[in-house]
Amino acid sequence: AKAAAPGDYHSYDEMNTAVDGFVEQYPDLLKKEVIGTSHEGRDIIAVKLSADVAEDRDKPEVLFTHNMHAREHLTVEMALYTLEEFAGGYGTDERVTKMLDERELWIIPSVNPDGKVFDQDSGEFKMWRKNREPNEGSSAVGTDLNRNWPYEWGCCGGSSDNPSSETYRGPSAGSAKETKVVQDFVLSRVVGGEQQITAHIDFHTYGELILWPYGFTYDETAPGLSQDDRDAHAAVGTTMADSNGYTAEQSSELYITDGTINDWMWADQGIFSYTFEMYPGSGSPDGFYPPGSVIDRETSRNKDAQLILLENADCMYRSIGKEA
Ligand code: 0X9
Ligand code: ZN
Repeated sequence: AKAAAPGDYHSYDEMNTAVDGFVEQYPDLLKKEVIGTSHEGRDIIAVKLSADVAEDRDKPEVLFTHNMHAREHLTVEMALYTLEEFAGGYGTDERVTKMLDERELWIIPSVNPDGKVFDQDSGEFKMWRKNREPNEGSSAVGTDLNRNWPYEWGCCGGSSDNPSSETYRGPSAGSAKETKVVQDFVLSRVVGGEQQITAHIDFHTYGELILWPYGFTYDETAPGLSQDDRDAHAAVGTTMADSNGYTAEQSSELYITDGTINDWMWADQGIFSYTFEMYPGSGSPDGFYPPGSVIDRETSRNKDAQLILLENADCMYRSIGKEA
């Protein structure tokens, strides 16, 4: 396979144009919101997908976040695929129709627009991971947004305090603008004292994995994560993995991390939270930049898994026979 060129993937500007096009095409199903801006001032957008999208109905909500890591461009394609497939499938695809009737889906196609633009827009990929916020007292730029979340931040050797590190956790918990924007969005979904979002996927590349919390400890259960909580994460995670051929496991089996979005989502908000590491599998030379020819195959590969999560999102414990 030929290595990717930056033009194989939607740029940040092209992503916004594509999103605006979908919203214009499906105004009854899609609604775009600017939920905040990045460090360099770019819009961070969320798209809501649902029948009667203009109304906030009392339905279980599901969130997909994408592109927290700059160079993981395939995840933006995943977001655009999902918008098109779900909006386009309403009324014809039975499972999609039912889910848009009975759930509200939120998609944040790029959590880290500054990093994406830096990685892609010069014409040559730069292998960039972090955001683009300068660090005081250092010439090294950027915070790893997936080490910056304010739960057990920096607790366990799963991040770095060195600004030059690829896993620099930032100067304080939740310090990065992009973390704050997504966190505030999630907190804004608490309605009448109840978090509306019940399930979440954070899309990354690569490794073909489905990971569940916690990342900060090897223990299967931990404060706030009971055996049932763990088992329901594992049951739905494994069913999703059966559908796409990924490997499902607790995130710390890959390596210990602290300050990730998944751990915060579960511990702070009680949201069932997964990381998908998309194509290619670990060890592939394509790494973060597989050729554009794989985009269709590797995004559609996850449609079934997304539907499985949506279908379980009203009661994740049903997956272990414990319907509340
Ligand atoms: O290290 C990360 O943030 C994620 N992998 S990536 O190659 N996309 O950077 C994995 C996060 C999931 N958590 C753990 N593996 N503990
Ligand atoms: Zn990543």
